[in-house]
Amino acid sequence: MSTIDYSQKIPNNVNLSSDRTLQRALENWQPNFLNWWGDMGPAGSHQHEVYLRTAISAEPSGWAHFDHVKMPDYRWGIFLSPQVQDRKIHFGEHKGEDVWQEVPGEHRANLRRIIVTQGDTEPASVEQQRHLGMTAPSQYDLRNLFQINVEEGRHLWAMVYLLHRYFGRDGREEADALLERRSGQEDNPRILGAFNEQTPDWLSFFMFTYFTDRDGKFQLCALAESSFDPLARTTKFMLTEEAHHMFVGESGVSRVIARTCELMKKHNVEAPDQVRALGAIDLNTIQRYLNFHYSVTLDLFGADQSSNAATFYSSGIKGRYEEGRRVDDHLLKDLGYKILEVVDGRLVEREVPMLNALNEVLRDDFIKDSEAGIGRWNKVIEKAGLPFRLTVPHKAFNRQIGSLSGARIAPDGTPVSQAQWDANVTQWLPTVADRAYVSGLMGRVSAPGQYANWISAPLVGVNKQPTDMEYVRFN
Ligand code: BYC
Repeated sequence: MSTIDYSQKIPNNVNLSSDRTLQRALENWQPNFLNWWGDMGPAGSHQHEVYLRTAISAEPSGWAHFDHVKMPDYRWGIFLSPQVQDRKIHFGEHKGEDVWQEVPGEHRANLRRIIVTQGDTEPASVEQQRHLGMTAPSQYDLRNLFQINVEEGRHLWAMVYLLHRYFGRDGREEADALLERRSGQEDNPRILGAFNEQTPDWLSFFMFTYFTDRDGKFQLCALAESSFDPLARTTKFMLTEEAHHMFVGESGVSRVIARTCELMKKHNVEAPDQVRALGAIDLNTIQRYLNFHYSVTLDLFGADQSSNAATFYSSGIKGRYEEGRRVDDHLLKDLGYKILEVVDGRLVEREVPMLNALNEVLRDDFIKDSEAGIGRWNKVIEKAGLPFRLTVPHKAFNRQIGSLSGARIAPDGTPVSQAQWDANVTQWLPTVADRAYVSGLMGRVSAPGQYANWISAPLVGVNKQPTDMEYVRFN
């Protein structure tokens, strides 16, 4: 069934009331979630009424309802995409068999590991973004931040439902631990590297939602292929929400670039310090932020050779992006794939079994998808008649996971010595001074229809509303 029942304490479309034990367990977790939201959710926001969308149906058509709500009253719940009748496993060693409605014993540990890793990123991102509301450049942006935050909260619910429903006591313990780890905390950090970095300013936020939420898209697409049907269905529904997060990133960066270009043209300046004197973010700083978020996000795909990735695929737990559209045997045993390594100070390609390189396959799909948006950002600069172009750094640049970990590679792909790296890194990655400059620009703009000086207004409002609507009522 896919109608969402909002009359219950926990809105859901999984007929939760028919399983009293599960319902009670989740109702026990709910106050802990709300306490976590109170402590670690958006700072100072609990009385605001925010123009949010809420899911009304999990059907692909028309699921959103918009209204002003206080975020602690948001109806977080459990929504799975409708079940596809007679769905079959379509990759790996169980290809052709019925998908699993329960967890097969032999895949339990791996499935739990993946669900926990996915679940951990959701509250982590809310923690990373919790102070941004204080410095939102407009009501429109503040509302978008809050929309993303409540949806990440719901994505946590999605994974917690799977842990409670299918993994018994250890699943419940993992669900508790998801509320205990903290982004960036030394003794109990979040699982994946990028989710322990800070999101200290809005340029970081837009880069994060462009790049890191896109990792979310690709990982969720791979999980939506899973033979474990409840995981496939829940991630499929999460994907409908993810699209908005990436839109916020792409349009956010685009608006920063548009404003910078507008001021550069108006005052006929190009040098970064002249641009900064106008209170805008110079294009070189934007490039350095891009380099940072891109490279940190590439690491999220895991090691380029991973026996875990091979096992996840062969056992049918995690597919490839658009698995169904690929024309091979969906077993991949005899295929190879090229990965990069540094040998004798040179970057070289080496062919390895594709099954072991599936993290790299997904990373390369992500790279293609990311590049398209950067082309659109460059169009904004081109239209302004300026010669600057943003570029995507080489995939070996600034990597910390896998065979390229720690290699010293310039953004253009040239291997460099440690001394060359040290001499140039301030041109390649945001410096303390860059971050201080960008931070210094941040300050809340709260009047409807007003925008901070460093960002242009959006072209259209949320849900076809005017851009000067009161998206957030500060109470
Ligand atoms: N940081 O065999 P490998 C999202 C570790 S984002 C730190 O590749 P694995 C969202 C790894 O644990 C999507 N450590 O590992 C976006 C392993 O250590 P052990 C999130 C890392 O686990 C924005 C070792 O390196 N979803 O939804 O097989 C806002 C060997 O590596 C990292 C998923 O990621 C790292 N980045 O593969 C909100 C999907 N990478 O155990 C939300 C589920 C690797 O040997 N996760 N290590 O000590 C997976 O599919 C896999 O866990 C990964 C990594 C592909 C991430």
